[in-house]
Amino acid sequence: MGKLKIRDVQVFLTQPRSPYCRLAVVKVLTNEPGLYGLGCATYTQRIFAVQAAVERHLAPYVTGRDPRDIEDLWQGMMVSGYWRNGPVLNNAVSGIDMALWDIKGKLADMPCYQLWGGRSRPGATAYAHADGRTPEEVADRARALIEQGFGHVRCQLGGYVGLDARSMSKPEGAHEGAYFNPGEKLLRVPEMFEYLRAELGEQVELLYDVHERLAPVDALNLARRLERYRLFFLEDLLAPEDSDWFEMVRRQCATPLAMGELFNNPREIVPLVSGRLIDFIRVHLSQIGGITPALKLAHLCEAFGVRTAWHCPGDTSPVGAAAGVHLDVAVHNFGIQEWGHRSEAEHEIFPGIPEVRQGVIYPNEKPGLGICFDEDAAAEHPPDETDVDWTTARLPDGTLWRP
Ligand code: GCO
Ligand code: MG
Repeated sequence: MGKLKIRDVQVFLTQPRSPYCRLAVVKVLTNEPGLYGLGCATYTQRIFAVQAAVERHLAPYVTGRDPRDIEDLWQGMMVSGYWRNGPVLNNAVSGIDMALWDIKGKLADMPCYQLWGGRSRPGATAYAHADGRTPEEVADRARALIEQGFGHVRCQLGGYVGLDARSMSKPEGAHEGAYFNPGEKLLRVPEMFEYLRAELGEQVELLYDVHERLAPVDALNLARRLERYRLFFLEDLLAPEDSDWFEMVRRQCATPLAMGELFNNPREIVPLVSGRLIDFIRVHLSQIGGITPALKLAHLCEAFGVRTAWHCPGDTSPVGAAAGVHLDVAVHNFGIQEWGHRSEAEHEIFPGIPEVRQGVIYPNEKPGLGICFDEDAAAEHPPDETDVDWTTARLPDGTLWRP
């Protein structure tokens, strides 16, 4: 092989699943015929900004460079704009970073997990979502998942919003918004877990996502009330801005804590890990800048007894999801992997999506991340031009709140 070079970087936007899942996929092409890599750059709510960041800023930066120099390219993409981090830049960097690891695996003729230490386990234990409008409905859905072989189930009553939203009366002159009542979580969620433990028994592992919707003292209260139901973890109990409260939660209860799909700067994460204030690191891989920082973070967490639980909702492309699974298989301190149903269209656009059998996700054995991308099929599912509105959350009195 002569001198290997990045020849081109392309961004593809697609939305194979409505309504919230606009996906961004980055393709890095090399001067070696047929050698390319794919990465996930999905920041679904600001997808066009990420596209511009890749096309206008990062593509010119990396074109002509040797795609094997991943560390140097990652550092350069992060600091060459002088101001760094933030969801738009980090997702753009991630798109290229994951693609470079994909290329590295193809060059080595190995699946990516082999590059990171080989198999610590054959696959990644997954948790699936059971959502319902009553505890009975949640229990039914959880039972169906348990029958499919899942040993871990996340249980939500009315999603992240709760149940009161529809019947809530708003004050005069209230702004438009996705209204919800945080107070209901304190009562109804412990009730739901009381019911679920009685119905489903003690064997199954249960999880819950607070989605940073509570005021800190209420969050503390909820964590204490849920302690007796022995959750596998309680997720995003506090907003990143309220992270200093974790110490207080820790002192008062032993509910396992998973944090922070919203983090994008390593400095937000380190104190929670080194202070042993959380149990699971739950960052979104593309949101922190891709595989390169995730590997470092996983190793840092290992030293402090913190396990991984990479965020992997529907608004992660299958390329990003595969990156998570390869990390899960390789790192010693793997904890759990979030996993959702992928639509038929997604399977068509992204052949190679890891398979789930009996609650375990298996990466395929193809070199690199093992995912292909059908550009024509993707083009048949163009992204919505308008942004989602569920993120304009409001409290019952009209105050704007975190979604
Ligand atoms: C989770 C998440 C997601 C987010 C979504 C935001 O799966 O734990 O909280 O569902 O809400 O990724 O776009
Ligand atoms: Mg979450």
